[in-house]
Amino acid sequence: MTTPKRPSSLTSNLRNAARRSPARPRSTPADEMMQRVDRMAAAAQALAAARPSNELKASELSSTPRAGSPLELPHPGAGASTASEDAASPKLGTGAVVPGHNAGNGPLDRARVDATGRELSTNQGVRIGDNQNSLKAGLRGPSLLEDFILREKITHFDHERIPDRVVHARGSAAHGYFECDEALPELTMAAPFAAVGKRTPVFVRFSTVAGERGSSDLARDVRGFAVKFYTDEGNWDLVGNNIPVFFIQDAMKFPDLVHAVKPEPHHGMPQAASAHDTFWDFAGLMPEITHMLMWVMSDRAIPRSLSMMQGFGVHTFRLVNAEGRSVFVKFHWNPLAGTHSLVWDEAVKLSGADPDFHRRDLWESIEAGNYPTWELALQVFDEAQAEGFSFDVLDPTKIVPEELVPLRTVGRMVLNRNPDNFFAETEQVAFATHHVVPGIDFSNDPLLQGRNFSYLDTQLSRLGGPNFHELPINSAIAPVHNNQRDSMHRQAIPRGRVAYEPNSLGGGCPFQAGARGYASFPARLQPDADKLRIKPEKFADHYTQATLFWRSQAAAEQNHIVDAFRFELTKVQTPAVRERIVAMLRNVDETLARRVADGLGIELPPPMPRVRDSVAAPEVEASPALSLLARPGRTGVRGRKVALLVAEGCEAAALRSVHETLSREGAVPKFVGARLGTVSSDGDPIEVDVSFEAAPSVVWDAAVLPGGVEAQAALARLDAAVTFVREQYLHCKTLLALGGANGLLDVAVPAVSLPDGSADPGIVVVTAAPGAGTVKRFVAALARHRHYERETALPMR
Ligand code: HDE
Repeated sequence: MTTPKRPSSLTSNLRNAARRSPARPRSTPADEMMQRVDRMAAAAQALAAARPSNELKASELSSTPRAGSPLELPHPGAGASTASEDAASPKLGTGAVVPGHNAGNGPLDRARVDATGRELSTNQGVRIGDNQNSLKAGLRGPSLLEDFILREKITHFDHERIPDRVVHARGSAAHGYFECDEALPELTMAAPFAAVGKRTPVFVRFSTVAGERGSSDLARDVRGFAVKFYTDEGNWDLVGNNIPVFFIQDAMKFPDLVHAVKPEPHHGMPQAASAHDTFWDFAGLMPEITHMLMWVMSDRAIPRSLSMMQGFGVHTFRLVNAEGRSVFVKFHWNPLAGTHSLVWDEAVKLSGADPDFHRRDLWESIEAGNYPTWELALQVFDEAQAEGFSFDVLDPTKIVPEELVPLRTVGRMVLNRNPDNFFAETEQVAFATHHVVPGIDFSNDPLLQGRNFSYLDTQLSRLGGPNFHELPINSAIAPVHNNQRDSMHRQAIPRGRVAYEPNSLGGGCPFQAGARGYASFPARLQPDADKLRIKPEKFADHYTQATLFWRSQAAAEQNHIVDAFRFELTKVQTPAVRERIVAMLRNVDETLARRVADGLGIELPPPMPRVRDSVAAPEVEASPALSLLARPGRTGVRGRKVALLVAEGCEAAALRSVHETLSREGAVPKFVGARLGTVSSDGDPIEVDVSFEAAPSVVWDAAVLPGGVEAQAALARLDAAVTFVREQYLHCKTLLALGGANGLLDVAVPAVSLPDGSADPGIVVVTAAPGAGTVKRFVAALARHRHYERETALPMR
């Protein structure tokens, strides 16, 4: 691989260029603005020049990704969206933010609202004078549509609800922290286990599974135990239950299970209970459920308190350390308060006396400073041990008995703060099993794999779109920077013009993290297939087939390609971006590159470094099938639009005969004139279908010029008609000139033959009345669609 120029020195040269002040000092505000715009353009040039090619491309052939690197911005304004960004106001803020800062990642304070001592306002910040009465037409009159205050209030109210969670709809949550008691670098890179004493903020939501949002806490049910760790390496969600096994073994059966346990669809009963026919019908047909039934029929399913139940990750997960070694793990939360349950009679009575019993208990104990606490314990085992077990560790209906793999307690979780707002936090929190951080990975448990799909999908409908990660309760405290953009309710306002990677115009940022980024553990999935992100080697030949395409084009098609590159790149404002593309084209074809460079008025830059110096020799050098001209089609002139030009005195008979033939062949002929109405022509008036202004030349595939000296002269004097015919000619379309020496043709068309004296195949001139042979020639020429000989032989461009 050829080594590209060192970006850094180039950057600094161009940085100086970017800083150079313009020759003439400017002073007015408009001048200053121009200066800023110039500086931004110079910075774009500096950045684009500093990255003449994508140096990371070659690393795609290896499973070890290389890290990208940022280009040093010539000045902070170089990353701005607008030259006016430092025109500040209380709303706009104070200008460029601290580089690399994302204000969305931070304490919840940025979203917390406090109305103490404040007046009522609308959502637009307008003070509300009267919050008691709607605006009416007179004392006892009807309400007015004009009352935007009433309408805003009622509309917002009407939309207050979001869909319930499909399962786990009833839940209660609290904030807290996880504190590491044993650092685990030999087992995992996961941030919460990095050092003894390290605290990671958490938000934990407990739930029942079957009941709706307003159902009783006391149902006999599994309890959800979902923990969101806001780690400094990103969010990690451990979305578990208070029972270590599950009902089914494969994600495919989850909708069936849930439909069986939910209220029966015909009458909507019973609420939050598995004690009904459909659940037990399903259970009896699914023997894998038996182990789970033991647990849910036990007292575990009626806990005394949320803080008195265990939590389990259920599935086998993986821990991965910094050297890339992995072990299997099962997660256990063990409550310091012990594991205690209600008796069924209590549960039944509490359902009536206080259906919020668990929610209240959690809230009150935290308010009282009696913080629910759990120890996190791990069962760690390797693949060899797993092989030796009598059960499969990928089967979520199985535990790993503590006698086989003892628990290792590694930290504590303390819930010490109730949410400010149930909806904003407990209801909008979005857990997902695929929210993992470096050091945590998945096993192939088919239930877990299915969950990894489901949790993102469910948030899209529940929280209304893909920006749910920006809701304060869901947003990471680790920096979040990517090129995902837009969609419903977007909060972030990304600075700059660049939303793609790789880029140079945004200083190459955000860039891929390489080894510092999340890497899936390359588990062996099949005898010869590891799980990895990589490209096969032959993907690295980026040019051979581009050359094949170029070589397979006809001369006119090559001209058009050159013209298209020239047009597009002329519009590009940054010279270094133009040069980079020409450098790329040098790897396709030297002539192509030179012609494009000529068109742009630049020297040929050095060819772009190739990812691989040698690639396999291609089987073919040119493939005629790649030319558009290789497929003239089999439907002749069917559907082709032909303009028959008319004016006073034109020879109607000839025109009508051509019209008839074209119609018979399936073409669409129309009479086109200076204006609508009729034109008289040897006693046979012709009705004009459309005028030149309404259907200019580009609308038509071909044109027929009329016979008749008077008509030809009239059209030759008419600018619209001359332009029409000239454009037909320049666009290489077919022309049929009736009536011999055609005055219009002479004026509009430079030559009816090609420079070598041969006839232009796209121009058919008829002296006498057009015979069948002439019209046939015209139809055949029209079927070719265009006559590029004209373009390549004549200096038309
Ligand atoms: Fe869930 N589960 N689940 N689940 N689950 C949801 O996600 C799903 C499973 C669990 O407090 C949903 O955001 C599928 C096992 C908890 O917000 C949904 C499958 C375990 C919570 C979903 C499972 C769980 C959910 C509903 C089988 C224990 C509540 C709303 C492949 C280890 C999280 C939502 C909270 C929530 C799907 C199986 C626990 C629909 C498809 C096994 C604690 O995405």
